Amino acid sequence: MKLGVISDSHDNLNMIKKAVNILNKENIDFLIHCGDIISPFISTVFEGLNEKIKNGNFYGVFGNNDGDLLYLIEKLGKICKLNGYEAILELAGKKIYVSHGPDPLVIKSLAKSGEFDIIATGHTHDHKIETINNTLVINPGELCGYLTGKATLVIVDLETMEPRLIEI
Ligand SMILES: [Mn+2]
Repeated sequence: MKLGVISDSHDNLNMIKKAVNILNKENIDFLIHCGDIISPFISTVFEGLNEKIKNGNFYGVFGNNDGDLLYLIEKLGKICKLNGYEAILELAGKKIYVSHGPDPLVIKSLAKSGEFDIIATGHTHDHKIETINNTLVINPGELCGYLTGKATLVIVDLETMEPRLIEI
């Protein structure tokens, strides 16, 4: 089973389209968006995702720049389980915590608690993958590529727990 992790797409239509193509080709089983989605109209681009993802396997949280939450839920909510600033998921037997931009000390404490197999975050726009104790902590970086010039996403093999950073 493969998990795609994306964040900070900030309405970059072109990059989101490319990411959707990559994720479809990789035939991922689950997708998490770690926030800063921004405009509700962007749902039309995410609708290009495989049926498998759109039918109950796409999860998201809000980021600090997401403003029109009700309309985001109405539009993107048709294909993405999106209803708050954090989510606790269990996918393929792995327990996952998702939040846009927790304080690094909070991330460390959560990882050290041993409660989660994966912690997925965003916000910094810089990709970072580390293992703290037995928890895989993933920030996939920015899908928009606006701040760093690098549009990135991460795919995790949930059997081996091997993460792969992909630059678009
Ligand atoms: Mn952002």
